[in-house]
Amino acid sequence: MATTAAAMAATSVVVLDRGNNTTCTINMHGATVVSWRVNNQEQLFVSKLASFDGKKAIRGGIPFVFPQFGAWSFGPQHGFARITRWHLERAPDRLHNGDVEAMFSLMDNEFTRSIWNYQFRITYRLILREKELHFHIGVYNPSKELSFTFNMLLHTYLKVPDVRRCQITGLQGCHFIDKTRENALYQEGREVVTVNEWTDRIYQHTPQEHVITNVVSGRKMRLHKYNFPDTVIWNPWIDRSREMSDFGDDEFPNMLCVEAGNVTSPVILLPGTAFEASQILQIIIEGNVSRKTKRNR
Ligand code: TA6
Repeated sequence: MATTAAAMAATSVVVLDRGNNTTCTINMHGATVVSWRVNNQEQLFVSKLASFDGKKAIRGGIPFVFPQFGAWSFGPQHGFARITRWHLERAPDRLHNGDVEAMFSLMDNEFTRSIWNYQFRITYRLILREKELHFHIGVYNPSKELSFTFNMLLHTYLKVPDVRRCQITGLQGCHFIDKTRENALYQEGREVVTVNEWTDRIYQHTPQEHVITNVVSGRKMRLHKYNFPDTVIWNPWIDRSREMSDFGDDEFPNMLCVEAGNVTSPVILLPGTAFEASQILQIIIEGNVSRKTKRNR
């Protein structure tokens, strides 16, 4: 891959190309993953009305939520990371096993300090594998005196043929804040969660793995997360769709947000310390052994 990091930094997108029509495209605006194609099949939803003006958050893909989840009295909803231009730390590079990786970073600057007066550095390493996309995140507090507290979340928009046919595992027994019912707290009783109405829930202390059925071409998607204790499930349905100028009124059946994050228990980062979290999205090809079994071999 001859293209230098400098040349790439001038562009607005970076593409990881593994061959075989398997690619991942990242927009430098927010380091937002805007496409993940596997054998030419797009796995992520991006609204046809999404804005790419380098100002507004991109409506779709995987926006990076930091340092605030939700409404914020000091700054923009879901924080500033998704509306800030990130730096390309390491240009796409092919690994010996054929995977392709790249690294992005974000540091405090005048804009971020005007909202949130802390020094910080985030590294965001993406690895494109045959049927998987890996996300490795590091947050560093370079300060010698000041601690800071943050939320962080990967706001993943999965592309689905019909959200009403999707099922999500791994939420049974978990408590959740229901933003569609005045943030009241409930406990999930269902073995698999389905979405047939406006849904906006923050599930707390969820297990490390969820399987989402009936994603692209009827397949299953495994979301494996580490150090992300919460899972947000969102679909705006009819009414909320109409409230968003960058989202088509008819698009809600074709997206499902399953978001791994630190929402209800913000992270406190002491001076000179670091925090790490990761997520793996894996397309399950029936008969494909689970990550656990693979590891136990
Ligand atoms: O993650 C779910 C959520 O917090 C919903 O409440 C909804 O607001 C969604 O995010 C989209 O937020 P945005 O700021 O991108 O319009």
